[in-house]
Amino acid sequence: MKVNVVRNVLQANDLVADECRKRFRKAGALAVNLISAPGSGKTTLLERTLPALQPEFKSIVIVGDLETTRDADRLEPLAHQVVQINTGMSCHLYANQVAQSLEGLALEAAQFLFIENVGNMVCPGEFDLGENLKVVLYSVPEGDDKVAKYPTIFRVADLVLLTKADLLGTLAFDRERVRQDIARLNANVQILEVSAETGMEQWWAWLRARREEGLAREARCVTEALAET
Ligand SMILES: Nc1nc2c(ncn2[C@@H]2O[C@H](COP(=O)(O)OP(=O)(O)OP(=O)(O)O)[C@@H](O)[C@H]2O)c(=O)[nH]1
Ligand SMILES: [Mg+2]
Repeated sequence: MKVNVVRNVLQANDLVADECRKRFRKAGALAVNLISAPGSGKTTLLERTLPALQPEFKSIVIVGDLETTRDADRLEPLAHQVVQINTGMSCHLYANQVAQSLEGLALEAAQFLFIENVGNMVCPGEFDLGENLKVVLYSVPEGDDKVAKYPTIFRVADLVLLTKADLLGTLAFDRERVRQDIARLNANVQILEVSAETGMEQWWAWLRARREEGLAREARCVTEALAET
């Protein structure tokens, strides 16, 4: 019985997530779900990324935390629009919270929608928010043993960002061990080292490339649809 209840929650979430995905597609915004343990550098990453994407690309951010508007306050001067969701006791965002947030957003005006999920390595992996891409942040100070201990999120990641890479020379951290652990869970996922101190250009290039791919895919769909009529 308990299993059924959990399944129903997930199924209900997936239905709303599909609606969100359609909304992102219609607006032409690439939706990126940022997932990590608390403090791995999600908001800092966005603080560096939003200005780097401008003026070509505008970004909207939906940010989830248990309490406070601290992250939204940090991002508000840099984003086209920001919405803070306070989840109370919940350790991840649900698709219906994203759907509600979309009601007040000018999604058509943005090329990227970033969703900063609640800091948690486990639960956000199970809950589809309709995003196009799941990006997992894993920071050097967390230690090099965590991938195998918290595998859920790495299995579904479209990209892993090894954040705070400026600390690689300072803290004992075996990046090869991490690469091997990730490869065992998700053979083809790319891993990029980024740092708010020393740079994250590869990440910005990755975002631009995924957007280009999305546009090309849309153009193919339109061409095929026209050919069928
Ligand atoms: N050395 C170093 N510190 C960083 C880097 N990125 C973030 N930090 C620091 O890490 C701490 C947490 O960063 P946040 O960006 O707030 O992390 P977060 O993942 O958004 O945190 P939550 O939203 O609370 O889960 C802050 O003190 C940042 O200054 C980095 O690249 N290098
Ligand atoms: Mg944050």
